[in-house]
Amino acid sequence: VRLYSNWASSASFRVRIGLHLKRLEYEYVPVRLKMEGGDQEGALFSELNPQQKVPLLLDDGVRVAQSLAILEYLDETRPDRPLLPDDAADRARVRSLALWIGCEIQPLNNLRVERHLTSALALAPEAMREWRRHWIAVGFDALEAELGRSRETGQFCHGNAPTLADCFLVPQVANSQRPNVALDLARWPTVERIYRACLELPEVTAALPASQPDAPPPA
Ligand SMILES: N[C@@H](CCC(=O)N[C@@H](CS)C(=O)NCC(=O)O)C(=O)O
Repeated sequence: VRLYSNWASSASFRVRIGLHLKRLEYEYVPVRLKMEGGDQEGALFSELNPQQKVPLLLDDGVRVAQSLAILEYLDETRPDRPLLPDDAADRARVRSLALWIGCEIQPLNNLRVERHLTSALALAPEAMREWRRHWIAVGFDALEAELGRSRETGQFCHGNAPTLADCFLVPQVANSQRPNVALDLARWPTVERIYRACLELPEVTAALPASQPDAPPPA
């Protein structure tokens, strides 16, 4: 298995968590994003993924883009240590939580969206920060309402073992703690509790941005 990833990419972080939870060996191929050189827009990577985004997975001739599709592909081809529950209703809830993050929060704060807002639309840095904080907070309010009231929530997003939903939750919460976002998690106690429980797992710490080979050395 080969994973095209970037240390700072939250969508790549999701897949790294999944690979570690499933204890799968993989080759890490770093892809420099725009601010580091823009390899994702180069001919070589564009050929592999015309969407010019990480993550991308290669597995014995199979090429999969999109973190959700990658994680489901890994779960279907390597059923040990499943990321999705057995029951269809449980699976639907887990996928749904993942999509609340993957479709409703992250795309609004993706690199190319932010670049368009700051360059073509000339949004000032302070307004950009407000945009970022706003959409993450809106998404977290919804997540907190669901996770906080549901009997299906356990130590993790769904029950007492990490699932695909946690693969999505951790990178988004980590992202909200970057200095240029800096949201106070006290407003979302269940989200924070689950995030902290996930950070206790060695599979999650191995997937952290700072643990990746392309991460800049600590200052
Ligand atoms: N929905 C995609 C999101 C992928 C994505 O947004 N990747 C970002 C990094 S987190 C990227 O490669 N951005 C490059 C760009 O916007 O040009 C997934 O889940 O894989």
